[in-house]
Amino acid sequence: MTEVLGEIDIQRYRRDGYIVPKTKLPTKTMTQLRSALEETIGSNPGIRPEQLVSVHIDRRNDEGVHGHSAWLELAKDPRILDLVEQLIGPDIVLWGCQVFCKPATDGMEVPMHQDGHYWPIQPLATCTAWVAIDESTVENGCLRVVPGSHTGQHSFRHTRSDRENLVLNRQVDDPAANLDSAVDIKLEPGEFSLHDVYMIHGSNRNTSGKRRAGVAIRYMPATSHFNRTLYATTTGAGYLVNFASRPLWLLRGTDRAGNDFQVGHQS
Ligand SMILES: O=C(O)CCC(=O)C(=O)O
Repeated sequence: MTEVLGEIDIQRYRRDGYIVPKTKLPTKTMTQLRSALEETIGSNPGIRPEQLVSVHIDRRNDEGVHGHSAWLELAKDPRILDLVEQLIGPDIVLWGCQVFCKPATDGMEVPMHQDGHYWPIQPLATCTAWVAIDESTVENGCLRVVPGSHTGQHSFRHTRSDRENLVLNRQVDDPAANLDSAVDIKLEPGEFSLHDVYMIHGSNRNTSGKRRAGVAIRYMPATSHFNRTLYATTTGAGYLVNFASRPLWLLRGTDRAGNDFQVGHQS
């Protein structure tokens, strides 16, 4: 059954930049996703499991990753979409999906950052659903967010970091960003958070004995344009992404920005 967000939840998303809804995906779904994760990791031996880009594309994609159909199915799950719709409206485009799986003991850090610095979306808008596949705790490097940092759609200064063992090589480096106020989002498997594209977030290394896997699903309102000529391909985040041939799915409603839903889909 659809979870209807109360006015308080919607106001909280607008105020803090994220919410954790009550909905929890069932155990059966999570068991299937865990086995899809094993298969995805197994078919991408040369790639760090924190950097499995576009895993929802069920073939070897143009970003060098072999995807799996389970991720696209998850992205279409009405239990998630119904909530996203209440936050970004009825016209929804799926444009990205990345598994961030931090293995036990040597899971990489995701430095604090804002999404979107290399995303070709005009105007920039996305709601990310971050679904916990494993239990996500402080010990194993759960997602951390800076509440309110999305306010005013401000882009904070980022610099490149050459530190080793980072999932992304750019991080917020701006005295105006209040990184000390970051909070942990602890989730059980099947729970998920929803966050705004401008919110600062990241996660610590996983040195614990427990894996921490999650999948970030990117939805934009179909009032935004996915401009394939802007950053057509980029390694700006530290690994290759190919926006020129990234397929888009109109999951709900009507496209209102002239997006191309043919590119990247095999006939
Ligand atoms: O999974 C993580 O720790 C980071 C996720 C992230 O950076 C994102 O969803 O954009």
